[in-house]
Amino acid sequence: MSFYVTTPIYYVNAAPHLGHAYTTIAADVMARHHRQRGEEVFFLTGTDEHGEPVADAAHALGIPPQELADRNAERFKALAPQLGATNDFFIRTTDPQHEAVVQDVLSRVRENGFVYEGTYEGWYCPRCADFKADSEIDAGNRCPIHHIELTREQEDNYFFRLSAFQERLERLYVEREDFVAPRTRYNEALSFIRSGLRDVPLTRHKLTWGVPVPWDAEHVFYVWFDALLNYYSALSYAPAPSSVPAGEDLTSRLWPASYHLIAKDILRFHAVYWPALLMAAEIELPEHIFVHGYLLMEGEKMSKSLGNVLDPFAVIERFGADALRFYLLRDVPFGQDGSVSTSAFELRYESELANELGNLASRTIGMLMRYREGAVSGGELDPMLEKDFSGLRESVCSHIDRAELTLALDEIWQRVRRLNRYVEEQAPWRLAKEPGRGEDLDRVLRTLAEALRAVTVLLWPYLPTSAEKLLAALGAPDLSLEGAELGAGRIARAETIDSLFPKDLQAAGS
Ligand code: ME8
Repeated sequence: MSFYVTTPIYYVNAAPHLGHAYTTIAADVMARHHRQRGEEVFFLTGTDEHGEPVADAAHALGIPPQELADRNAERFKALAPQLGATNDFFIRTTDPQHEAVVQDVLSRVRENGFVYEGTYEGWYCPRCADFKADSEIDAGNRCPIHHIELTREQEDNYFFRLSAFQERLERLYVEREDFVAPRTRYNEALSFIRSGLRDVPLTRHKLTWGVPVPWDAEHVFYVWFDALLNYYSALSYAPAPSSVPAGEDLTSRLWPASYHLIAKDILRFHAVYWPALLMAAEIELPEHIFVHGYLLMEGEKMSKSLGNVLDPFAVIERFGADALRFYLLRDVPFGQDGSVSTSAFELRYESELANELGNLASRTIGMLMRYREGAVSGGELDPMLEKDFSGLRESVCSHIDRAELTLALDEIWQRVRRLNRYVEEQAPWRLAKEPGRGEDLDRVLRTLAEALRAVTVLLWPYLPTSAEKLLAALGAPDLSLEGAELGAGRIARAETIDSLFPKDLQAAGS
């Protein structure tokens, strides 16, 4: 089995913000989960470096686009490990190997008869790098996303014959209802297709910052076609991840991609242009596109150009990457828009990470130390708790198979809460005082330790650092998903650990 997940490649016109961190974190949760299943996993992220968004920003700063790209690509590259993201490769669209694949694939599209010369006239948003239909613009000829005034473009271009794929795309959506999710986005993409597809520019004449068109030196490729192809080109030159035997061809091993994660701002490019382009080039289509919502601050989409940016680096420094990962996937249902705020963040941190999971861990290990010097006895587990945990692993897997990351986390979290209730119900401190209840105490403690271990294995994709610490303290570092089932005898001895989520955030390093 292989699993290939991607994030959008981010524009290097400014520094990364929380919105970018969000998609990268989500993709990482999926990648880690599939590695736990023992699959061959490839997780790709990177930067989109051509086109007006970058050329204009560089111009405003008075520096060459390549210099701006180099500067900001480094910041995006540095963001991934700070988030705890385990991407297997970081692609930059200025990589010469990527450019060669773009030229090769788009030449094939032309040879296949889907490219012709024409003149484009219409509205264009240089921030979106998007040609906008009259029906897609706000009053005053403004971009509905960036609120800037659109430019009226007239340009001789080579066109991509998108209209030729009208029927095939409609059929794709009918035959593969899970091609785009959630359903609202599927409907949106399908109704865009059904409204009638118009051909789109494949090249730009006015711009020089792009991949040169091999058959006409005066043109560069339109940035979106260059950018979309990153998902395919990366496999032709990325080093093999450790799960794939060295020397294997990654494209034949991993293509088509399992999941493209995106936000709704770039739905049309991914859900309409991208499959059409792949059809034109005779390349297999990706399996799924999952469209998450926007992180909103005071009701507006957070973005570089609007300026209302919450800095993920600062958040991580204060709370740690695990807490950020948890908060974003717990508080904002994955697939829907959601507001983010420091106060909501602190509430989740304190009430759930510190009071629920942190306390469960410290109570469980504390009681094992206090009553049994850390030793976990062998023997049966409490059947009542076994019942409450049965089916958990399967349910988490099936949610994650559908990119329902918040629902999966909720299933897991219900068990964290169940374990806290179990402690209250069983009151091990009372059993410890009652003569003749030693065996009962042993059973409660080993059930608690074992269930905590299983839940922690499932939490690892969301909270990798804390989960690894906790599993190490339980003397059970195995992360494979098989270990997410309750089983007797997996833990022999526990060791004390420092508080996983200190409440005094000053002490956490602010
Ligand atoms: O669009 N909420 O790059 P980009 C949630 N280069 N996610 C957000 C977000 C927010 N407020 N803001 C950004 C581009 N994102 C193109 C993509 S792909 C072939 C080319 C995330 O830097 C989300 O994933 O504008 C969104 O789709 C992406 O960043 C846009 O990043």
